[in-house]
Amino acid sequence: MVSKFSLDSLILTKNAHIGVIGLGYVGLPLAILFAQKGFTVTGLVRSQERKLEITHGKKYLADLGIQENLQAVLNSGSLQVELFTPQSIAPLNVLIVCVPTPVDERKNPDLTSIRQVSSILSSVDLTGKLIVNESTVAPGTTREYFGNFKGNYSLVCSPERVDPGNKEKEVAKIPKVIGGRDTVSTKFGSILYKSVLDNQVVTVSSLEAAEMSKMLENTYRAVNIALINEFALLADNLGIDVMEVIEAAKTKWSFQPHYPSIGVGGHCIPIDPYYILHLANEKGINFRVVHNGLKQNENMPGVFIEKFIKVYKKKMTVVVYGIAYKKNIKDMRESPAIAFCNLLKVKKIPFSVYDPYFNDQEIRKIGFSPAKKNAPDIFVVATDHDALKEDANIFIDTNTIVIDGRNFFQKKIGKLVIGIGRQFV
Ligand code: SAJ
Repeated sequence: MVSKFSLDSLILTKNAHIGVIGLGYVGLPLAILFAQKGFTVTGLVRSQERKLEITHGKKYLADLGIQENLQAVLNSGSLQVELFTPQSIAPLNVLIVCVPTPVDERKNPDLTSIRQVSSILSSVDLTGKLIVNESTVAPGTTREYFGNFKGNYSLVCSPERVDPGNKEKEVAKIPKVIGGRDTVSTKFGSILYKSVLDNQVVTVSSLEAAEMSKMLENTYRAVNIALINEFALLADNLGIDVMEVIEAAKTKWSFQPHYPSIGVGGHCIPIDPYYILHLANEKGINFRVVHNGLKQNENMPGVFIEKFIKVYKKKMTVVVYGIAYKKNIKDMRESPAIAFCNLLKVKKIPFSVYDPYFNDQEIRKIGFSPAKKNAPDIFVVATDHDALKEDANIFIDTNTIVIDGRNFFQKKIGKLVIGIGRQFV
């Protein structure tokens, strides 16, 4: 039986056995980081299939560019992957929960994975261990689902802050917020992350403050994107170039730029705010700004369909550039590009798709036709990959109408460019 006191020294001497529950976009980079820093790490997954994907798969989370690092820690044995069962918990000193927290089709929080983890953890005595919740949840959730287990254990919330595909912002360089249910828990959590992070650890006074900080940072981003989308719609109407306006506003110290677009995708920004919106509604607090902002963002693929319909004529050839939810990554979760394509399908408008990060087979697999590499009558920019700079030479000629869903182009190209809050005729 490990006493609480020994957890301190186990972490500081890197003898603590770390368990990471969930090896997805958040858990896998974190597990690799702890293993690289000298800890023994066990990745805990829900199925044998997932385990094999990670230990024998070549393309698992390929867009994260971590295959080499993953292989190295697997080969060295510092990272092992096991099924998450009650029996897998005993040897672990620290358990970090990194499971998905999506929303359902009615935009309500879906805590299925959290409940599954809670059920398994509730079956064993956790005395002397540290439980960390990194999954994004509304204030009060960590305490509700992880605060009542058997034994004398420590509990912290430290919301994940991964930016998929951004090499500059690797896990070790991102400041980490930590809130514990008591001072000893916060201390253990702080020692744990300081042992692997090059950057600062920010402690707050409670589990709920940590949960709320994550809600605030992502809801702030969603609402500010919605704000600039609204300004772009008015700029369109007034014939003002919204990108010029943003550049001017950036000269003010308190203005943080956001950019209008065909929509907001990913597993964070369009989803996390629904967790706090749902809680506010439960508490009878009217989050009208958050609600309207989320709806505004969800409306943007439709805004671009209207722009498209204004220039489209039967039999015109159409290429949509981009599947990914944001530039320079291979990740299509909640992608507005896919939302736009599906709206074209509903209108029975034939089109084909090209994305430099997805091959023809992958594009067919999601129900779209891969584009041939020549200039169509209408070219829609749905994802502003850097590769578009070169790809424009293939897909845009003097007769091509460009619907620029990302305001990628800074000057006229093709026959005309219709952006959002900007156009070049
Ligand atoms: N987007 C806009 N306009 C903007 C910024 C983004 O339309 O001004 C769109 C993007 O194209 C994308 C979506 O919003 O479809 C989300 O963009 P994002 O840059 O926020 O990308 P994410 O989802 O990878 O966000 C992650 C988040 N990290 C975590 O939740 C831990 C987010 O909090 C970060 O702010 C973001 O990375 C970042 O700053 O890079």
